[in-house]
Amino acid sequence: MLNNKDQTLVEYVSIIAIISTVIIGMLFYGWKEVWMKTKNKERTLAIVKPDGMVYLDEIIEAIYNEGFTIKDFYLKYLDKEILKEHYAHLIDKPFFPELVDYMTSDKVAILLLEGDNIVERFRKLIGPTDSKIAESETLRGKYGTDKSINAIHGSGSREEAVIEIERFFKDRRN
Ligand code: IDP
Ligand code: MG
Repeated sequence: MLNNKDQTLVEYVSIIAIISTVIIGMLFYGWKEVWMKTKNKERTLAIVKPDGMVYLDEIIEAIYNEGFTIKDFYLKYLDKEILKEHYAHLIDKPFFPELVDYMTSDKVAILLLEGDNIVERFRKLIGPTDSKIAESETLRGKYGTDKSINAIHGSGSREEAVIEIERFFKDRRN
């Protein structure tokens, strides 16, 4: 049995542990991520690519049908500089110049989405990179063409989502 003094010590240690966890979480993930986690919410970044823009209505409807919320969105012509950041993992690939041409060929829609477990669920909704092998009910299966021209982007992981949201929404309040 713990005496009163020990019990008080245990309470102090527990409180300090909880506060430290929150502070460390905020340092690592940022306060917004920690706050979202306490609400069990998650955010992801979507880009309706130039070829997907004619299906923007249908894509937005599919997003609502999944129960996701569009927290913010804007239209933009992307430039090579931001694409070099966004597709940094592909910069040495032979198809990179074509990817830049494609992504700068017309306006895109950039969306900040929120929902339960949304990073994984949104990737499921859009389907695999290659539209040719994507299931017909996925957005890439419905609206994309191949592994290059595939209508829509979705962050590939929670870590990627945090970085991409910062990249595309840092100057906006949301
Ligand atoms: P993801 O969009 O499914 O996450 P990534 O490998 O991150 O796939 O590639 C980013 C984008 O680059 C793809 O969505 C597609 O537009 C393009 N891409 C990827 N692989 C190829 C390829 O082998 N040939 C041409 N374009 C590609
Ligand atoms: Mg990717």
